[in-house]
Amino acid sequence: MRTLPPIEYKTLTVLMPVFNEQSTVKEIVSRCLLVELPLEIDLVIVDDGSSDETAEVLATIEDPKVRVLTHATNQGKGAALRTGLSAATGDLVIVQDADLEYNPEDWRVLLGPVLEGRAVAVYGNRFSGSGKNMSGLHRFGNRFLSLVTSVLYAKKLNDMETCYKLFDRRVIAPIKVISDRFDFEPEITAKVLRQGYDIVEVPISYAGREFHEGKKITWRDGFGAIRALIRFRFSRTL
Ligand SMILES: Nc1nc2c(ncn2[C@@H]2O[C@H](COP(=O)(O)OP(=O)(O)O)[C@@H](O)[C@H]2O)c(=O)[nH]1
Ligand SMILES: [Mg+2]
Repeated sequence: MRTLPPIEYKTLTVLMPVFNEQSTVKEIVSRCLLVELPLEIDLVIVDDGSSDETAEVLATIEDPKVRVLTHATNQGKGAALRTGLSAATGDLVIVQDADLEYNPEDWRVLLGPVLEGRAVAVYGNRFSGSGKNMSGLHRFGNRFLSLVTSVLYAKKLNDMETCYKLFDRRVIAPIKVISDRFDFEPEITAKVLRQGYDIVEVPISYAGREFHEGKKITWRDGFGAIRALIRFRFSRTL
């Protein structure tokens, strides 16, 4: 398994892609800023061309730890994360969605294996925590995509599609993300595993929302993910 020379981790960049999340973004930002960590955090928010009041809400946030970047038009979660990654300066990087499905307190659980020097990539597993709040279709889809990942990449993963992905920034710095939309998850997973790094999973809590509450991912994204998993398995570029 590939490793990296140990460094003293001092900073964590939290990447938050935001598209039309006017009702949750303020709350999730304040939850993020409340987490007590042994690291400095910097929160990079990418407003992905929101057409609701998200921009106005973001403008009310005044905290030196928070930076807001803006896409003039909507480009997708992958594109928003690509923008965020190019602005990331932390020794570590984690992704945080702008809804309330994930609990930032769980960052501490994700950081555990990294700060103990046991991992350079950690995913939050919604199935081993209290992941009961996932609808049947999403549960099946996520399970299936994780199984396809495990088979293609010879690495047992339970929750490939999880938002909570924490990396030593040296792991992802060489990667050029090309997926604009939800293909980001398979792409980054593929490119981390293909470099020879292990991904450690830890249990996290999950409060899934339904479509009527704003959930946007659908079975179409599931097919896109399978295509991406196959494509990135056999492509050579990082
Ligand atoms: N659906 C969607 N989400 C985006 C987009 N750009 C950024 N995001 C953000 O990406 C995150 C994941 O989206 P979400 O709809 O919660 O995905 P889901 O919960 O997996 O259905 C949220 O923070 C969104 O605000 C986009 O174009 N479409
Ligand atoms: Mg979500």
